[in-house]
Amino acid sequence: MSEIDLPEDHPRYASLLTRHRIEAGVEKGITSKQGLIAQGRGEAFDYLLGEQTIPSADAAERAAAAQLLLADHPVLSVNGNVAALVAPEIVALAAAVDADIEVNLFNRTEKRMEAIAAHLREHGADEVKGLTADGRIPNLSHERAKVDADGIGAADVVVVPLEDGDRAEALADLGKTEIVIDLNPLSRSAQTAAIPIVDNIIRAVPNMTAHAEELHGSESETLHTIVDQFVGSDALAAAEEAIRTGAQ
Ligand code: PTJ
Repeated sequence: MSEIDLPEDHPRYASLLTRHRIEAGVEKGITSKQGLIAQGRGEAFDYLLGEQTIPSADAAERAAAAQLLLADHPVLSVNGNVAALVAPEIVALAAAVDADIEVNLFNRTEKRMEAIAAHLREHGADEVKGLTADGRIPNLSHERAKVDADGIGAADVVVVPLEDGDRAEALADLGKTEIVIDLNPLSRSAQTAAIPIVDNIIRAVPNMTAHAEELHGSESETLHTIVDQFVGSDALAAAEEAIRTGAQ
C-alpha cells in the first residue's frame, strides 16, 4: 500500500493515484474545481494512449531536456493541477536544468497562488516566482496575463504543462520557445508548442529529468542536434496515430 489505500498491483493504480492527488489538491486549496474536469479530459486521452509513454513522446521529452539545458533562462510554469500531481518532480527537473519555477494560474486568486507556492516549498523549492506579478503577457485578459518580469517575462524557454490554448499562443507570440505537456495532441497548446509532449505529466516530468541528467555535460552541438532533429508536427501525428490505432 502507498499514498492511498490501494494495492500497487491494481490494474488502474496509476490512474486512481492521479485522481486521488487531484482530489487532495482541491481539498488543500491548490487545485481549482475545473482542474477535476481537466484531469478527466486528460485521463481519456491517456487511456487511448495505453497509459504509457509512446516513443514519439520519449523523443519529445529528450528534445525538451536538451532545449532546457541550452536555454539561458528556462522557466517551469506551474498551475493547480501540476502542483497537485508532480510538485517534487518539478523541483527535481528545475534542479537538473537550472530553471526557475513560476506559479501561473488560469483561475488566479492570491490565496491559491500562496497555497501553491507553499506546497512547492514544502517539496523542496528554494524560490518560487509568480507572486510579484510585475510583468504582463500582452493580448490576454488581466488576471491570466500576470507574470513575474524576471521570471516568465524574461524567459527564453518556458515549460507550460496543461495550459489553456490562448495563453500558450500569447506566450509563443512573445517569441518564447514553448515546451507544452498535454495529453491531447489536437489541443491548441500542443499545436502551438515548439516541442509538444503528448504524455501524462506524471510520466513526462521524471522522464525529462532522467534525460537531462543523462545529457548533462554534453557539447552544445550535441544538444542542438537533438533539438533540430525533433519535429513537433511529426510527434503530434504519431500521437494521433497511436490514439486511432490503439497504442495498447
Ligand atoms: O490551476 P489553474 O487555475 O491554472 O487551471 C488549470 C486548468 C488545467 C484547470 C486550466 O488550465 C484548464 O482548464 O485547462 P484545460 O483547457 O482543461 O486544458 C488542460 C489540458 O491538459 C487538456 O488538453 C487535457 O487533455 C490536458 N491534461 C489533463 N490532465 C493531464 C493533461 N495532460 C497531461 N497530463 C495530465 N495529467
